[in-house]
This record gives sequence, structure tokens and C-alpha cells, in this order.
Amino acid sequence: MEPLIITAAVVGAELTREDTPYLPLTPAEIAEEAYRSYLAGASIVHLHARDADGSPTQDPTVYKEIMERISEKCDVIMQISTGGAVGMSAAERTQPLSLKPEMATLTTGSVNFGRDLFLNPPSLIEEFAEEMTALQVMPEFEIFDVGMIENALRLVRKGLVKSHLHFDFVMGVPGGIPATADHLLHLIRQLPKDATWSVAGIGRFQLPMAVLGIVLGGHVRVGLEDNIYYRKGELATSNAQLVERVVRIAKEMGRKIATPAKAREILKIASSYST
Ligand code: KMH
Ligand code: ZN
Repeated sequence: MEPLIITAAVVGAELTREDTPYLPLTPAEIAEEAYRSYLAGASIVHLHARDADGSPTQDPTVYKEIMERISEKCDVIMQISTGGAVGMSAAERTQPLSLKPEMATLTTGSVNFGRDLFLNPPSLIEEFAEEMTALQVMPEFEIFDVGMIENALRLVRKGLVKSHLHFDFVMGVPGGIPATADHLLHLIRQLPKDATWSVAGIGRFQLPMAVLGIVLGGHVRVGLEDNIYYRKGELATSNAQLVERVVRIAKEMGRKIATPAKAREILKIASSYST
């Protein structure tokens, strides 16, 4: 099996300090969490940004500060969110693409998101894909339900995506595909032969889905964005703590951990981010 790519989703858009006191909010805090996750074994960091009062923002100047701080310290792959937060406009969501990160998320369909709606109609998806391709930003397809895979492949057939195909299965969002082994196997079976995939289990499903990702030859996403607990009733004290556990389990099972350079090779990313 290929070395394991671990993505750390360090902040997200929904959580607050009331949910967990360990959530990074300022650019310095987010960059530090990203760096510590890298030291723990993450080769990709999935980034959201927060404004001065802690609310989600897609302001490229905030992303720029986060990315500069991270790139000063390490060569981890930076993947910005184009999902942003529910309710943001399409124009707002794509703003940080102007920074030309190596990767960005691309959710290929709409999905109920708890009590909200995460809206991604075909016109928006196509526009995002075109912009990423024009800027040479590699999309990671965020798959919240099975139909989103076919939507992603439609983009490829239309020539709107030309990069290596990498899918992240986000499983266990209330409104999306449940986090079960059966559903994961079904998702994997829908992928083209050369595609790669990772799995992000939400909440208490983070650990079991990560273990399945390791044993099935996929890759793994963990972090506070998806899950704030280390175990039932015990908050995780950092993103790195969640990454470290995946590293330990993977090594016990004989799976090597990908460095950022190895992850670039697996994902066929040509060049690294430069400010
Ligand atoms: N915050 C969610 C509405 C992404 O980063 O692309 C969307 C999200 C997915 O987190
Ligand atoms: Zn996200």
C-alpha cells in the first residue's frame, strides 16, 4: 500500500470556543496548530479562516497570513476550503483561490448539513472547477453522499478538471451519507481505477473510519473541524493529538506515513506553494 496521507482539518467554520477551548481562531493559532499537526505526521492541512471575532471568513488577507505563517515553518500541503460556511455566496467562497494554494476543496453537490443546507448547484460546481483549473489549484472532491461522485466525474468528462482525481469521503454529517463500513465500500467501488481517496468520519465516527481508511488502502482526514473528542466525554486537546493517534495505529499495522513530498508524488501535485 502507498504511504498514508493524513490530512488535519484544524479549525472548520462551525465550531466556537464554547464547543471546545482548544479551537484555534487567530491566524497565528491556526498556523501553529497546522505546524504541530505536520510535526505529528500530517502531510496536508485543510484550512478555514476566522475573522477577529472568531466568525468564519473567506477573506483572502486572513488566509494569506495563515498560509505565510505555515510556509515559513514547514512544507505541509495547504488545502483551502471553498466550502466556507453555509450561507456564504459563491463569490465569497472562492476568494482565497487567488492565493493559488496547492489544493482546494470542491464539494460536488448540495447536502443537508445538520439543520442547514450546504448549497452547491451544478453552475456553482462548474464555476469553481473552472477557476481551480485555470489557477492550477488541485481540487479535492468533498463527497458527502454517493451521487456527488458522479457529479465530480461529469466535471472531468466536460474537461473542467484535468488534475489527478482525489476524493475525500465526508461520512456521518447529519443529512449526508452515514459513516458505516458498508457505505465506505460502496463509495470506493464507484471511483475510477487511478483515483485516490481519503475518509473523514464526523464526530464519534472519526476514529473507526480512520482505521478503515488505513486498512483499505485509502488515506485519512482527522482534526477538530470534524470531531472535538479524543474519546467519549474527553475533549481532544489539539489537532496533533488526533493525528498522533492515527500515526500510531497506522505504524502498528505496517502502513508508512507519507511526508508532504510523498503526498505530492501520490497526488501528482507539480509544485509547492510559494508566497
Ligand atoms: N463548512 C462546511 C459548510 C469544505 O471545507 O470545503 C463546508 C466544509 C467543506 O467545511
Ligand atoms: Zn472544511
